[in-house]
Amino acid sequence: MTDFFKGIAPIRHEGPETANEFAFRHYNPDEIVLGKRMEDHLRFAVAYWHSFAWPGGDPFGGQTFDRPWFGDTMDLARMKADVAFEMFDILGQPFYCFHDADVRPEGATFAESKRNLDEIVDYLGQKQEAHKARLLWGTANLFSHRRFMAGAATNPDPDVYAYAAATVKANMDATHRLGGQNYVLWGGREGYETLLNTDLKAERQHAGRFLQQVVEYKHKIGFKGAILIEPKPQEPSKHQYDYDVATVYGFLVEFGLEKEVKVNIEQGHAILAGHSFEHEIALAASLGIFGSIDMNRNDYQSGWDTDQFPNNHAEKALAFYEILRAGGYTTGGTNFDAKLRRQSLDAEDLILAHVGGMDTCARALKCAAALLESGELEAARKARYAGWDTPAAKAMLVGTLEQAAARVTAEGIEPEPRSGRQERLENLWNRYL
Ligand code: XLS
Ligand code: NI
Ligand code: NI
Repeated sequence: MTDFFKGIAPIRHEGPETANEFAFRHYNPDEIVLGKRMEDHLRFAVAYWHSFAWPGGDPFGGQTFDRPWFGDTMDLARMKADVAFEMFDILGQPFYCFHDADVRPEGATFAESKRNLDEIVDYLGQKQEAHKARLLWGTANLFSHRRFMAGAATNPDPDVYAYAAATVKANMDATHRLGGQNYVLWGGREGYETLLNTDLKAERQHAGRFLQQVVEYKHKIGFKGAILIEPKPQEPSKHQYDYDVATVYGFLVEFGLEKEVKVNIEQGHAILAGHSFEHEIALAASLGIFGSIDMNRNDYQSGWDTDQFPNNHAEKALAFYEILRAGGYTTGGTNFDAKLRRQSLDAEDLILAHVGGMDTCARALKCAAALLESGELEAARKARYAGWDTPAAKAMLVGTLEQAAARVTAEGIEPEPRSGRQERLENLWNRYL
Protein backbone atom coordinates (compact mmCIF):
# COMPACT_ATOMS: atom_id res chain seq x y z
CA MET A 1 0.00 0.00 0.00
CA THR A 2 1.17 3.52 -0.77
CA ASP A 3 -0.19 6.37 1.32
CA PHE A 4 -1.28 8.53 -1.61
CA PHE A 5 -5.02 7.99 -1.12
CA LYS A 6 -4.74 7.55 2.63
CA GLY A 7 -8.06 7.63 4.39
CA ILE A 8 -10.20 7.40 1.25
CA ALA A 9 -12.48 4.38 1.51
CA PRO A 10 -14.00 2.59 -1.48
CA ILE A 11 -16.82 4.65 -2.99
CA ARG A 12 -20.31 3.20 -2.48
CA HIS A 13 -23.70 4.03 -3.90
CA GLU A 14 -25.72 6.03 -1.38
CA GLY A 15 -28.39 7.51 -3.66
CA PRO A 16 -29.21 11.06 -4.83
CA GLU A 17 -30.03 12.38 -1.36
CA THR A 18 -26.69 11.65 0.30
CA ALA A 19 -24.61 14.55 1.60
CA ASN A 20 -21.42 12.46 1.35
CA GLU A 21 -19.04 13.77 -1.33
CA PHE A 22 -17.30 10.41 -1.45
CA ALA A 23 -20.36 8.45 -2.56
CA PHE A 24 -22.15 7.67 -5.80
CA ARG A 25 -25.54 9.26 -6.20
CA HIS A 26 -26.47 7.52 -9.46
CA TYR A 27 -23.82 4.93 -10.27
CA ASN A 28 -25.00 1.70 -8.73
CA PRO A 29 -23.09 -1.15 -10.40
CA ASP A 30 -25.65 -3.86 -9.61
CA GLU A 31 -28.78 -1.89 -10.47
CA ILE A 32 -30.57 -3.40 -13.45
CA VAL A 33 -31.21 -1.05 -16.36
CA LEU A 34 -32.98 -2.50 -19.41
CA GLY A 35 -32.23 -6.01 -18.21
CA LYS A 36 -28.50 -5.49 -17.65
CA ARG A 37 -26.33 -4.44 -14.68
CA MET A 38 -25.32 -0.80 -14.80
CA GLU A 39 -21.66 -1.74 -14.55
CA ASP A 40 -22.02 -3.95 -17.63
CA HIS A 41 -23.76 -1.17 -19.55
CA LEU A 42 -21.24 1.54 -18.76
CA ARG A 43 -18.00 -0.46 -18.63
CA PHE A 44 -16.05 2.46 -17.14
CA ALA A 45 -12.32 2.76 -17.65
CA VAL A 46 -9.74 5.08 -16.08
CA ALA A 47 -7.09 6.56 -18.40
CA TYR A 48 -3.59 6.05 -17.02
CA TRP A 49 -2.12 8.99 -18.95
CA HIS A 50 -4.31 11.76 -17.56
CA SER A 51 -4.57 10.47 -14.03
CA PHE A 52 -1.06 9.19 -13.37
CA ALA A 53 1.33 10.45 -16.05
CA TRP A 54 0.25 14.00 -16.84
CA PRO A 55 2.26 16.61 -14.87
CA GLY A 56 -0.27 19.47 -15.10
CA GLY A 57 1.41 21.56 -17.76
CA ASP A 58 -0.17 23.99 -20.19
CA PRO A 59 1.37 25.97 -23.09
CA PHE A 60 2.50 28.65 -20.63
CA GLY A 61 3.81 26.64 -17.74
CA GLY A 62 5.09 23.24 -16.70
CA GLN A 63 4.42 20.80 -13.94
CA THR A 64 1.99 21.68 -11.18
CA PHE A 65 1.35 18.19 -9.79
CA ASP A 66 3.77 16.85 -7.28
CA ARG A 67 3.41 13.08 -7.39
CA PRO A 68 5.79 10.78 -5.54
CA TRP A 69 5.98 8.43 -8.56
CA PHE A 70 7.12 11.08 -11.09
CA GLY A 71 10.52 10.22 -12.54
CA ASP A 72 11.90 7.67 -14.94
CA THR A 73 13.03 4.65 -12.98
CA MET A 74 11.37 1.24 -12.95
CA ASP A 75 10.80 1.52 -9.20
CA LEU A 76 8.78 4.67 -9.75
CA ALA A 77 6.88 3.01 -12.59
CA ARG A 78 5.93 0.23 -10.18
CA MET A 79 4.87 2.76 -7.55
CA LYS A 80 2.71 4.44 -10.19
CA ALA A 81 1.04 1.10 -10.92
CA ASP A 82 0.49 0.54 -7.19
CA VAL A 83 -1.21 3.92 -6.84
CA ALA A 84 -3.23 3.34 -10.01
CA PHE A 85 -4.64 0.05 -8.75
CA GLU A 86 -5.34 1.63 -5.36
CA MET A 87 -7.45 4.22 -7.16
CA PHE A 88 -9.16 1.51 -9.23
CA ASP A 89 -10.06 -0.30 -6.00
CA ILE A 90 -11.49 2.90 -4.51
CA LEU A 91 -13.61 3.66 -7.60
CA GLY A 92 -14.51 0.04 -8.34
CA GLN A 93 -14.61 0.67 -12.09
CA PRO A 94 -13.98 -2.50 -14.12
CA PHE A 95 -11.35 -1.24 -16.61
CA TYR A 96 -8.33 0.94 -17.30
CA CYS A 97 -6.40 1.99 -20.45
CA PHE A 98 -2.78 2.95 -21.10
CA HIS A 99 -0.12 3.94 -23.62
CA ASP A 100 3.34 2.37 -23.32
CA ALA A 101 4.75 5.80 -22.43
CA ASP A 102 2.37 6.11 -19.45
CA VAL A 103 3.45 2.93 -17.72
CA ARG A 104 7.17 2.57 -18.40
CA PRO A 105 10.19 4.87 -18.56
CA GLU A 106 11.55 5.57 -22.05
CA GLY A 107 14.83 3.70 -22.60
CA ALA A 108 18.00 4.93 -24.31
CA THR A 109 17.32 2.43 -27.13
CA PHE A 110 14.26 0.69 -28.51
CA ALA A 111 15.42 -2.55 -26.88
CA GLU A 112 15.58 -0.89 -23.47
CA SER A 113 12.14 0.71 -23.85
CA LYS A 114 10.76 -2.68 -24.85
CA ARG A 115 12.40 -4.39 -21.86
CA ASN A 116 10.91 -1.76 -19.56
CA LEU A 117 7.48 -2.28 -21.10
CA ASP A 118 7.66 -6.06 -20.80
CA GLU A 119 8.69 -5.80 -17.18
CA ILE A 120 5.90 -3.43 -16.24
CA VAL A 121 3.37 -5.49 -18.18
CA ASP A 122 4.32 -8.46 -16.00
CA TYR A 123 3.74 -6.26 -12.99
CA LEU A 124 0.37 -5.05 -14.30
CA GLY A 125 -0.55 -8.68 -14.96
CA GLN A 126 0.10 -9.52 -11.29
CA LYS A 127 -1.92 -6.48 -10.27
CA GLN A 128 -4.84 -7.62 -12.42
CA GLU A 129 -4.81 -11.00 -10.71
CA ALA A 130 -5.00 -9.45 -7.26
CA HIS A 131 -7.49 -6.68 -8.13
CA LYS A 132 -10.68 -6.19 -10.09
CA ALA A 133 -9.63 -3.79 -12.87
CA ARG A 134 -8.89 -5.24 -16.31
CA LEU A 135 -7.45 -3.72 -19.46
CA LEU A 136 -10.07 -2.18 -21.73
CA TRP A 137 -7.49 -1.16 -24.29
CA GLY A 138 -3.82 -0.63 -24.83
CA THR A 139 -2.21 1.76 -27.28
CA ALA A 140 1.15 3.11 -28.37
CA ASN A 141 2.17 6.69 -27.82
CA LEU A 142 3.30 7.63 -31.35
CA PHE A 143 3.11 11.38 -30.80
CA SER A 144 5.07 12.66 -27.77
CA HIS A 145 8.67 11.79 -28.62
CA ARG A 146 10.43 14.06 -31.12
CA ARG A 147 11.14 11.11 -33.42
CA PHE A 148 7.41 11.19 -34.27
CA MET A 149 7.18 14.93 -34.89
CA ALA A 150 6.54 14.41 -38.63
CA GLY A 151 4.27 11.42 -38.12
CA ALA A 152 4.56 7.72 -37.32
CA ALA A 153 3.26 5.56 -40.20
CA THR A 154 2.96 8.73 -42.32
CA ASN A 155 6.48 9.96 -41.64
CA PRO A 156 8.52 10.86 -44.75
CA ASP A 157 11.39 8.86 -43.16
CA PRO A 158 10.92 5.09 -43.61
CA ASP A 159 13.02 4.47 -40.49
CA VAL A 160 10.26 6.07 -38.45
CA TYR A 161 7.71 3.77 -40.14
CA ALA A 162 9.83 0.84 -38.96
CA TYR A 163 10.08 2.29 -35.46
CA ALA A 164 6.31 2.81 -35.37
CA ALA A 165 5.81 -0.81 -36.51
CA ALA A 166 8.10 -2.08 -33.75
CA THR A 167 6.34 0.08 -31.18
CA VAL A 168 2.83 -0.95 -32.20
CA LYS A 169 3.82 -4.61 -32.36
CA ALA A 170 5.23 -4.40 -28.81
CA ASN A 171 2.05 -2.71 -27.59
CA MET A 172 -0.26 -5.18 -29.32
CA ASP A 173 1.71 -8.00 -27.69
CA ALA A 174 1.44 -6.26 -24.31
CA THR A 175 -2.31 -5.69 -24.75
CA HIS A 176 -2.80 -9.30 -25.79
CA ARG A 177 -0.81 -10.59 -22.80
CA LEU A 178 -2.92 -8.54 -20.41
CA GLY A 179 -6.17 -9.79 -21.94
CA GLY A 180 -7.03 -6.33 -23.30
CA GLN A 181 -10.42 -6.11 -24.97
CA ASN A 182 -9.39 -3.66 -27.69
CA TYR A 183 -6.33 -2.11 -29.26
CA VAL A 184 -6.57 1.63 -30.10
CA LEU A 185 -4.75 3.73 -32.68
CA TRP A 186 -5.02 7.46 -32.39
CA GLY A 187 -3.06 9.20 -35.12
CA GLY A 188 -2.05 12.37 -33.34
CA ARG A 189 0.79 13.05 -35.75
CA GLU A 190 -0.73 11.25 -38.75
CA GLY A 191 -1.47 14.38 -40.70
CA TYR A 192 0.45 17.43 -41.78
CA GLU A 193 1.26 21.04 -41.01
CA THR A 194 1.80 22.37 -44.52
CA LEU A 195 1.17 20.98 -47.99
CA LEU A 196 4.37 22.72 -49.13
CA ASN A 197 6.45 19.84 -47.74
CA THR A 198 3.88 17.04 -47.80
CA ASP A 199 3.12 14.20 -50.21
CA LEU A 200 -0.45 13.72 -49.05
CA LYS A 201 -1.12 10.78 -51.37
CA ALA A 202 1.93 8.81 -50.22
CA GLU A 203 1.24 9.51 -46.55
CA ARG A 204 -2.32 8.21 -46.78
CA GLN A 205 -1.15 5.11 -48.64
CA HIS A 206 1.41 4.40 -45.92
CA ALA A 207 -1.16 4.90 -43.18
CA GLY A 208 -3.52 2.50 -44.97
CA ARG A 209 -0.88 -0.18 -45.41
CA PHE A 210 0.19 0.23 -41.78
CA LEU A 211 -3.37 -0.38 -40.60
CA GLN A 212 -3.65 -3.47 -42.83
CA GLN A 213 -0.44 -4.77 -41.25
CA VAL A 214 -1.86 -4.16 -37.77
CA VAL A 215 -4.95 -6.19 -38.67
CA GLU A 216 -2.84 -8.98 -40.21
CA TYR A 217 -0.73 -9.13 -37.05
CA LYS A 218 -3.82 -9.18 -34.84
CA HIS A 219 -5.01 -12.33 -36.62
CA LYS A 220 -1.55 -13.86 -36.56
CA ILE A 221 -1.27 -13.64 -32.77
CA GLY A 222 -4.91 -14.57 -32.23
CA PHE A 223 -5.87 -11.32 -30.53
CA LYS A 224 -9.64 -11.49 -30.22
CA GLY A 225 -10.23 -7.85 -29.27
CA ALA A 226 -11.25 -5.08 -31.63
CA ILE A 227 -8.87 -2.77 -33.44
CA LEU A 228 -10.14 0.79 -32.99
CA ILE A 229 -9.24 4.05 -34.73
CA GLU A 230 -9.85 7.21 -32.74
CA PRO A 231 -10.89 10.07 -35.05
CA LYS A 232 -9.80 13.65 -34.35
CA PRO A 233 -9.82 16.55 -36.81
CA GLN A 234 -6.76 18.48 -35.68
CA GLU A 235 -4.56 19.19 -32.65
CA PRO A 236 -1.73 18.39 -32.68
CA SER A 237 -1.59 18.16 -36.49
CA LYS A 238 -3.15 20.98 -38.48
CA HIS A 239 -4.81 18.43 -40.78
CA GLN A 240 -5.35 14.90 -39.51
CA TYR A 241 -6.17 12.03 -41.86
CA ASP A 242 -8.68 10.55 -39.41
CA TYR A 243 -10.80 13.71 -39.15
CA ASP A 244 -14.11 12.20 -38.03
CA VAL A 245 -16.17 9.02 -38.24
CA ALA A 246 -17.23 9.59 -41.85
CA THR A 247 -13.64 10.23 -42.94
CA VAL A 248 -12.37 7.16 -41.12
CA TYR A 249 -15.07 5.02 -42.70
CA GLY A 250 -14.05 6.17 -46.19
CA PHE A 251 -10.44 5.39 -45.31
CA LEU A 252 -11.35 1.92 -44.04
CA VAL A 253 -13.30 1.15 -47.22
CA GLU A 254 -10.42 2.38 -49.38
CA PHE A 255 -8.08 -0.09 -47.69
CA GLY A 256 -10.60 -2.94 -47.36
CA LEU A 257 -10.74 -2.72 -43.56
CA GLU A 258 -14.34 -1.72 -42.84
CA LYS A 259 -15.14 -5.17 -41.45
CA GLU A 260 -11.95 -5.30 -39.39
CA VAL A 261 -11.62 -1.94 -37.70
CA LYS A 262 -14.06 0.09 -35.62
CA VAL A 263 -13.91 3.50 -34.00
CA ASN A 264 -13.24 4.86 -30.54
CA ILE A 265 -15.23 8.09 -30.47
CA GLU A 266 -14.26 10.93 -28.16
CA GLN A 267 -16.71 13.64 -27.16
CA GLY A 268 -14.17 16.46 -27.40
CA HIS A 269 -12.94 15.31 -30.81
CA ALA A 270 -16.49 15.16 -32.17
CA ILE A 271 -17.03 18.77 -31.08
CA LEU A 272 -13.72 19.88 -32.65
CA ALA A 273 -14.89 18.29 -35.91
CA GLY A 274 -18.06 20.39 -35.83
CA HIS A 275 -20.31 17.49 -34.87
CA SER A 276 -22.21 16.48 -31.80
CA PHE A 277 -21.00 13.42 -29.89
CA GLU A 278 -24.30 11.64 -30.51
CA HIS A 279 -24.02 12.28 -34.25
CA GLU A 280 -20.66 10.52 -34.36
CA ILE A 281 -21.97 7.58 -32.32
CA ALA A 282 -25.14 7.24 -34.39
CA LEU A 283 -23.20 7.43 -37.65
CA ALA A 284 -20.66 4.83 -36.52
CA ALA A 285 -23.47 2.53 -35.38
CA SER A 286 -25.27 2.92 -38.70
CA LEU A 287 -22.05 2.01 -40.55
CA GLY A 288 -21.40 -0.98 -38.30
CA ILE A 289 -18.15 0.42 -36.90
CA PHE A 290 -19.14 1.61 -33.42
CA GLY A 291 -16.57 0.35 -30.92
CA SER A 292 -15.95 2.39 -27.80
CA ILE A 293 -15.99 5.92 -26.41
CA ASP A 294 -13.57 8.34 -24.81
CA MET A 295 -15.72 10.30 -22.41
CA ASN A 296 -14.89 13.92 -21.63
CA ARG A 297 -15.99 17.43 -22.48
CA ASN A 298 -14.32 20.47 -23.97
CA ASP A 299 -14.43 23.97 -22.68
CA TYR A 300 -17.09 25.50 -24.91
CA GLN A 301 -15.38 28.84 -25.24
CA SER A 302 -11.73 27.96 -25.75
CA GLY A 303 -12.06 25.70 -28.79
CA TRP A 304 -9.42 23.26 -27.54
CA ASP A 305 -9.50 19.57 -26.71
CA THR A 306 -9.45 20.38 -23.00
CA ASP A 307 -10.32 16.82 -21.86
CA GLN A 308 -12.44 17.83 -18.88
CA PHE A 309 -14.54 15.46 -16.85
CA PRO A 310 -18.17 15.33 -17.97
CA ASN A 311 -20.56 17.08 -15.61
CA ASN A 312 -23.72 17.55 -17.66
CA HIS A 313 -25.96 14.50 -17.66
CA ALA A 314 -28.46 16.05 -20.08
CA GLU A 315 -25.78 16.32 -22.76
CA LYS A 316 -24.49 12.79 -22.16
CA ALA A 317 -27.99 11.30 -22.18
CA LEU A 318 -28.19 11.96 -25.92
CA ALA A 319 -24.99 9.99 -26.41
CA PHE A 320 -26.07 7.08 -24.23
CA TYR A 321 -29.42 6.99 -26.00
CA GLU A 322 -27.57 6.32 -29.27
CA ILE A 323 -25.36 3.71 -27.61
CA LEU A 324 -28.41 1.91 -26.21
CA ARG A 325 -30.19 2.15 -29.54
CA ALA A 326 -27.14 0.56 -31.15
CA GLY A 327 -27.44 -2.36 -28.71
CA GLY A 328 -24.77 -1.18 -26.26
CA TYR A 329 -21.08 -1.96 -26.13
CA THR A 330 -19.57 -5.28 -27.10
CA THR A 331 -15.83 -4.99 -26.45
CA GLY A 332 -16.00 -1.22 -25.90
CA GLY A 333 -16.56 0.88 -22.82
CA THR A 334 -16.68 4.38 -21.38
CA ASN A 335 -13.08 5.49 -20.95
CA PHE A 336 -12.52 8.73 -19.07
CA ASP A 337 -10.09 10.43 -21.40
CA ALA A 338 -10.30 13.32 -18.97
CA LYS A 339 -7.86 15.17 -16.80
CA LEU A 340 -7.97 17.40 -13.77
CA ARG A 341 -7.51 21.12 -14.14
CA ARG A 342 -3.91 21.95 -13.32
CA GLN A 343 -4.82 23.64 -10.01
CA SER A 344 -6.59 20.51 -8.76
CA LEU A 345 -3.60 19.22 -6.85
CA ASP A 346 -5.02 16.86 -4.27
CA ALA A 347 -5.49 13.11 -4.25
CA GLU A 348 -9.13 13.81 -3.38
CA ASP A 349 -9.54 15.80 -6.60
CA LEU A 350 -8.53 12.77 -8.64
CA ILE A 351 -11.07 10.55 -6.93
CA LEU A 352 -13.92 13.06 -6.93
CA ALA A 353 -13.40 13.95 -10.59
CA HIS A 354 -14.05 10.32 -11.46
CA VAL A 355 -16.92 9.99 -9.01
CA GLY A 356 -18.62 12.99 -10.64
CA GLY A 357 -17.93 11.69 -14.13
CA MET A 358 -19.26 8.22 -13.30
CA ASP A 359 -22.37 9.68 -11.70
CA THR A 360 -22.98 11.97 -14.66
CA CYS A 361 -22.81 9.01 -17.05
CA ALA A 362 -24.93 6.77 -14.83
CA ARG A 363 -27.63 9.40 -14.57
CA ALA A 364 -27.48 9.94 -18.33
CA LEU A 365 -27.79 6.21 -18.91
CA LYS A 366 -30.88 5.99 -16.69
CA CYS A 367 -32.57 8.90 -18.50
CA ALA A 368 -31.75 7.44 -21.89
CA ALA A 369 -32.96 3.98 -20.86
CA ALA A 370 -36.26 5.34 -19.54
CA LEU A 371 -36.97 7.20 -22.77
CA LEU A 372 -36.00 4.21 -24.89
CA GLU A 373 -38.16 1.93 -22.79
CA SER A 374 -41.17 4.23 -23.11
CA GLY A 375 -40.88 3.94 -26.87
CA GLU A 376 -42.20 7.49 -27.27
CA LEU A 377 -39.33 8.88 -29.28
CA GLU A 378 -38.99 5.76 -31.41
CA ALA A 379 -42.72 5.80 -32.16
CA ALA A 380 -42.45 9.42 -33.33
CA ARG A 381 -39.43 8.62 -35.47
CA LYS A 382 -41.17 5.60 -36.98
CA ALA A 383 -44.30 7.60 -37.74
CA ARG A 384 -42.22 10.19 -39.59
CA TYR A 385 -40.94 7.54 -42.01
CA ALA A 386 -44.16 5.49 -42.17
CA GLY A 387 -44.71 6.46 -45.81
CA TRP A 388 -41.79 4.21 -46.72
CA ASP A 389 -43.69 1.16 -45.48
CA THR A 390 -46.00 1.20 -48.50
CA PRO A 391 -45.27 -1.17 -51.44
CA ALA A 392 -45.20 1.73 -53.92
CA ALA A 393 -42.52 3.54 -51.91
CA LYS A 394 -40.42 0.40 -51.46
CA ALA A 395 -40.65 -0.38 -55.16
CA MET A 396 -39.04 2.98 -55.97
CA LEU A 397 -35.81 1.93 -54.27
CA VAL A 398 -35.42 -1.13 -56.48
CA GLY A 399 -36.74 0.49 -59.66
CA THR A 400 -35.24 3.13 -61.95
CA LEU A 401 -35.21 6.89 -61.79
CA GLU A 402 -37.82 6.98 -64.61
CA GLN A 403 -40.13 4.63 -62.71
CA ALA A 404 -39.94 6.78 -59.60
CA ALA A 405 -40.52 9.86 -61.74
CA ALA A 406 -43.54 8.30 -63.48
CA ARG A 407 -45.40 8.03 -60.15
CA VAL A 408 -45.77 11.78 -59.99
CA THR A 409 -48.08 12.03 -63.04
CA ALA A 410 -49.64 8.58 -62.68
CA GLU A 411 -50.68 9.17 -59.05
CA GLY A 412 -51.01 12.97 -59.22
CA ILE A 413 -48.39 13.39 -56.47
CA GLU A 414 -48.06 16.82 -54.83
CA PRO A 415 -46.07 16.35 -51.57
CA GLU A 416 -47.76 17.65 -48.43
CA PRO A 417 -45.17 19.27 -46.07
CA ARG A 418 -45.40 17.99 -42.50
CA SER A 419 -44.04 19.33 -39.25
CA GLY A 420 -40.74 17.86 -38.05
CA ARG A 421 -42.00 18.51 -34.49
CA GLN A 422 -38.53 19.29 -33.17
CA GLU A 423 -39.61 21.37 -30.19
CA ARG A 424 -42.24 18.81 -29.18
CA LEU A 425 -39.57 16.12 -29.23
CA GLU A 426 -37.18 18.33 -27.29
CA ASN A 427 -39.90 18.80 -24.69
CA LEU A 428 -40.38 15.04 -24.61
CA TRP A 429 -36.64 14.60 -23.98
CA ASN A 430 -36.71 17.11 -21.16
CA ARG A 431 -39.43 15.17 -19.38
CA TYR A 432 -37.00 12.26 -19.08
CA LEU A 433 -34.05 14.29 -17.78
C1 XLS B 1 -5.83 12.70 -27.65
C2 XLS B 1 -6.42 11.36 -27.64
C3 XLS B 1 -5.62 10.31 -26.90
C4 XLS B 1 -6.13 8.95 -27.28
C5 XLS B 1 -5.17 7.85 -27.01
O1 XLS B 1 -6.46 13.68 -27.99
O2 XLS B 1 -7.71 11.45 -27.15
O3 XLS B 1 -5.69 10.53 -25.52
O4 XLS B 1 -7.32 8.67 -26.64
O5 XLS B 1 -3.98 7.99 -27.66
NI1 NI C 1 -8.97 9.91 -26.59
NI1 NI D 1 -8.51 13.67 -26.96
